[in-house]
Amino acid sequence: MRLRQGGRRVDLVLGLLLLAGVLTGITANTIGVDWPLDLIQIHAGAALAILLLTPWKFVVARGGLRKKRRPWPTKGLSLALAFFVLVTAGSGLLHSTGRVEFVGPLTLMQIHVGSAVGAVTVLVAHFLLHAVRPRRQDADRRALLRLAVLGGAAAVATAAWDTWAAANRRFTGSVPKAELEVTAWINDGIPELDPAAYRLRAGKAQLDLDAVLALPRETFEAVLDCTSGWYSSQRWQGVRLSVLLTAAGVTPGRSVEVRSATGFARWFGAETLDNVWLVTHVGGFPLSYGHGFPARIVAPGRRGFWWVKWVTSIQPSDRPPWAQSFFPLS
Ligand SMILES: Nc1nc2c(c(=O)[nH]1)N[C@H]1C(S)=C(S)[C@@H](COP(=O)(O)O)O[C@H]1N2
Ligand SMILES: [Mo]
Repeated sequence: MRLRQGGRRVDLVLGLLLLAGVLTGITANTIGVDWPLDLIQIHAGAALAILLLTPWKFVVARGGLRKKRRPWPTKGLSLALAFFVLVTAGSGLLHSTGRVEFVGPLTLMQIHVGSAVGAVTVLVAHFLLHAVRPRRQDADRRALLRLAVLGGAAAVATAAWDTWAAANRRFTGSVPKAELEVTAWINDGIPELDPAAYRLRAGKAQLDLDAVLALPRETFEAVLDCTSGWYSSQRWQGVRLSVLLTAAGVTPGRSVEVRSATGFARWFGAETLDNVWLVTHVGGFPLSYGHGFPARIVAPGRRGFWWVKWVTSIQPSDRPPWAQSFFPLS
């Protein structure tokens, strides 16, 4: 009875930690704002707390796996869950060190997200077969004390990890790269646009490349942070969209739609256009084909999928920026 009680509590805490891990992971990866409470630290803390609980869970699970009465699907799901959770935590922690990127053909982030999806799927099935429901007496003083000890230990482990192993990761969880990596959101090919034939349609105006290069340009640093788990700080040269649109005689609606030669598009709110740039150069050189030649968006503070490459059209739009898919769909 005591062990079952203990087992139930361990499961409850593990379940809550998994939930916290999933929510902080999704939020840090998609929104990626620099909140005072670093989401990715909570994310790592949840993983380390899970690892700290592993010895207890192992004792409880060993008992459960030995029980003849327990049906094999439950046992199989338990093992699959343990596997996915350990792979998720391990790949995430390893990624945060920035020392390893690939395991075979897969990146650590692909392994991390894939195994997390596996863990959540199995967890739901596991729960349906073998539900753990909280009871009021689960939260007695001794249990709360243990929870506090676990929280403290996880906080210390996280601080140690961030200091010695993952010192270079950003608040989004991304790790640094000296150079940009040519990246597509899904499967955009790399168009090799002819600079002589290039036209940027801004409202009704058409700007050739010389006209774009003649706009008042600035040089500035900005960090491209891709949701696939890396970031790179570069010196860019380009023009603010607000300035470009004024020069082209375009009044934005609630937003502007920025579209690439490949059809990839994002909508930027009218009030944000001072801090969204159309750039032509990086590191003092014209953009390469892979990085968006002849012109791409640089949107400091936004994740990489906003940084539309190969921009050929900037149009005023009545669409409020929140009324677009959270992630690009093509
Ligand atoms: N047209 C277009 N622009 C795009 C993408 C894309 O697939 N198509 N991918 C985005 C993503 S997800 C990232 S991280 C950056 C990568 O920029 P880079 O290839 O210069 O590193 O481009 C963004 N701009
Ligand atoms: Mo990306």
